[in-house]
Amino acid sequence: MSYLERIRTQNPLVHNITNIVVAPFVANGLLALGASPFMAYAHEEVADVAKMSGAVVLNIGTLNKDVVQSILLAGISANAHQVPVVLDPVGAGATSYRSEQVQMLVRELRLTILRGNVAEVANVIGEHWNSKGVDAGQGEGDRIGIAERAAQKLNCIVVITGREDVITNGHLTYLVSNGHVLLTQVTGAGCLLSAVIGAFAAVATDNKERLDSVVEALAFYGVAAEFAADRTESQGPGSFQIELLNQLDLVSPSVLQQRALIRHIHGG
Ligand code: ATP
Ligand code: TZP
Ligand code: MG
Ligand code: MG
Repeated sequence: MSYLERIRTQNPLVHNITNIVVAPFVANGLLALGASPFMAYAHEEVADVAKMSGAVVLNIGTLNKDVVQSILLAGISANAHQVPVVLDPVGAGATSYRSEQVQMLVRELRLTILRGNVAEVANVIGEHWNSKGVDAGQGEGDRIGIAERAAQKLNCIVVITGREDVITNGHLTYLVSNGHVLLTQVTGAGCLLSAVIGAFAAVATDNKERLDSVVEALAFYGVAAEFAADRTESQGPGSFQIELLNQLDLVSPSVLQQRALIRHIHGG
């Protein structure tokens, strides 16, 4: 059975502490996929919510002192109860405050998956890549090397997204080339992807399955975007955004298998 089928059968609960720009989009995207979103921020409840969830997705997009504390408490609880933790370090490197808070989080928490653009992931491991706010910015460099070094340093799965996505646990590395450039015109496309990765990780039962589930998540999201772009051709990013939600519901395991563009490049 594919991980996509498992999600649609098991309907995993996904705890999100995300940013104010994208929260409804992320919740709707998870629902369309077949997961069950729970957005909860209060310091008094995040440990309980994390404990009962299939995955916890932490996103610093519009961080402040309060949100960082919520993220920390949720992450500590998830770690204590073997719940997978996804971190989306939105804008890491763009300001020293973001970089410092992300450094604190990777020190205090055991991440299962780190998902960001190349500038964000490079910043998390103290390497440099020019960024522009929450976007990766221009630059040529070794995206695969950065992902593998980050995975080894943090001892977790690392996903660097862009035209081609890199997924690695530091030993096994995959490239996924599904997707569509219109994803870059929708704010929150990356944040929703991180939550979708959380749903896939929630239905994996061990480390090997977890890496496979993340690779499948990337192909699934990219295929959904390809169909959404086909269906809304000659319209704009607004129609594409709505159709992406439809396709997260409509893409079937068999269509995913036919359309997935996955290359295993290192390890194994
Ligand atoms: P950024 O802020 O740099 O845009 P992000 O957090 O929005 O980063 P992306 O790197 O844009 O995240 O990744 C989100 C999704 O968009 C991924 O599925 C990725 O494969 C896809 N994607 C990004 N850029 C392209 C592109 N040029 N062509 C096709 N798909 C893309
Ligand atoms: N500003 C702060 S968070 C955010 C913006 C525009 C959303 C970023 O979302 P994504 O998924 O990285 O495009
Ligand atoms: Mg993007
Ligand atoms: Mg992002």
